[in-house]
Amino acid sequence: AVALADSPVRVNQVGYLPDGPKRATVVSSSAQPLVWQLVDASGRTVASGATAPRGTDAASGDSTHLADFTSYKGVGKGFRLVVDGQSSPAFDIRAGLYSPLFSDSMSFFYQQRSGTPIEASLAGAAYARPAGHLGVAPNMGDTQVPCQAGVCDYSLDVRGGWYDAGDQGKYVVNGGISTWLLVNSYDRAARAGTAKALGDSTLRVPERGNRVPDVLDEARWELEFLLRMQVPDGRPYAGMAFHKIHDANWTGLPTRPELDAQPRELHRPSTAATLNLAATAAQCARVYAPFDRAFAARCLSAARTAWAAAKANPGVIAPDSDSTGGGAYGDGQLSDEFYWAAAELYATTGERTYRDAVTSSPWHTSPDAFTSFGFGWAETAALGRLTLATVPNRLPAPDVARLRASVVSAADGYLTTLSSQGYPATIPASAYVWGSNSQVANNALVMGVAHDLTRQRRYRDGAVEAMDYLLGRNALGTSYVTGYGTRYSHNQHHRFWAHQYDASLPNPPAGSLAGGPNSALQDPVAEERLPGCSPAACYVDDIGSYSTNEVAINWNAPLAWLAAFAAEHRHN
Ligand code: 9MR
Repeated sequence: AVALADSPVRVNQVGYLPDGPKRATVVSSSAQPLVWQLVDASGRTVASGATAPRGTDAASGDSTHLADFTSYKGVGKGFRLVVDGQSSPAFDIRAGLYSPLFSDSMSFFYQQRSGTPIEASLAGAAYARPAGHLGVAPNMGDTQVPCQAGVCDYSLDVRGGWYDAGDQGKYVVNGGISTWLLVNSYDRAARAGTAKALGDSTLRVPERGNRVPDVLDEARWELEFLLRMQVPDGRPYAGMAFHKIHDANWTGLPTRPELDAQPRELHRPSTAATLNLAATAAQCARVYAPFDRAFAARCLSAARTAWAAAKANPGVIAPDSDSTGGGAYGDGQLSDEFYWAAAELYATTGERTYRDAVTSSPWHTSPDAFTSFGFGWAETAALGRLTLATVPNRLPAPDVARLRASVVSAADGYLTTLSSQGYPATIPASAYVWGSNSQVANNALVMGVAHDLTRQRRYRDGAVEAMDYLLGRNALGTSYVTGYGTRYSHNQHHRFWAHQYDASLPNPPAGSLAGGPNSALQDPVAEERLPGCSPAACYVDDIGSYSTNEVAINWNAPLAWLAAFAAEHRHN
């Protein structure tokens, strides 16, 4: 018998939806089809068939076969797929598989909250901790943060928000895309008529029972922080947003948030951060209006001010070199951020200024709004496109039709990429960059939107099948989500969830997505352990490998979006 971890039969280790695609990847150099058998928990063969040889997969270097058991309509727990005498790990076939993943992937955000205690009753005893960065010694705190030398001569209260990742920095660029994705997850479900599952008291958040959908409660925690990062009236660069706030020097692992003794500093405002604020605050004004008019109005006013400030200061670029104590999040190309912010402001207000900014942007017609690598914190044109293609607006009908067609054609491309490879990744072999799992998820989410627009099953199936990749049907036969699967990532890079370095601290909580394979090997552990790796195999579940194995808000956000999407289809 083959050890499960080494099984050549790669499946979604969490399982398959009864009405979803059910495929496995088999690593085999056989040129001939192989017999597969689907075996239930009692050992009975309930279906069988032949694999299709697929040749060598470029991303992983593996020779693969495809086993397709989609036509099996039974449900149950503890199935295995047996091929050539080798068994896959056990998996379920049942509806409702994705509901726990949705709530756990959202709890990740609660547990990344800064400036509030993490409660045992919500997170579990092992994950409880005192509030971080409220100025209680030894914290210098985020309640009165001074600027870096020469940037400003005052301090600002920028408490709250989510820690970005394994570090305790807070970055407006990256907070922006992450918040947008969570709010969009609710907004699209509301249009699809499925928002009940995202409603009040559906998540483990302190705001349960306030009559506001819990996803929006969670996203508001970050929105309040983003609003605090806006330069106040009467100050230089008023209306812009500070780019980021983090420790003066990188802290070691482990560092509990409440024990971080480093000084915190505001880094100078940037046009990119300002446009992230404009976009997310404009989206906030639209989506929160039914729940809290005053908050929505505050968001709209901040968004307008930020837009005007960005127009007045269009080229204040955060430098790539600013990476002491925190990530740089540098981005020299801001036409896509302008487009995204204009799109959100237009969808919310319908005003001519913003419409003109949308229609005069090269991104309004560019075929490159959706790339094979997928959108990301520095590539935000797709977010504007998705909004204008889905949120009712007054662009001329042919324009809206063209935008919708661009989403669907992008989804077709991702579907082709997924189905033409050995493993169901939505990215090509060349796209295994830092955070590649988020690129897989972001492209899958575009397929989800294409399903919303067309109701065509293949797009929903594509989005669900991409989950197979994240949950074990991949080159390493491992699930990249903690707590999900028979073998999963659990040593992600994090200063508090640092069990690998300090046994008194927990591993990452269930629902934490690892960054994933990164062929550039950008940390010492990856350099030492992964030389010569095939792109899709350049991953190590070690806390030191921050370039392959960190967690981050912009990676968990599309996971949560997809989990919500996959959870809502329960036809049988
Ligand atoms: O996700 C970011 C990735 O695109 C960059 O290549 C990388 C290096 O600049 O930084 C990543 O973001 C990290 C950030 O700089 C600091 N917090 C942790 C983030 C995830 O690793």
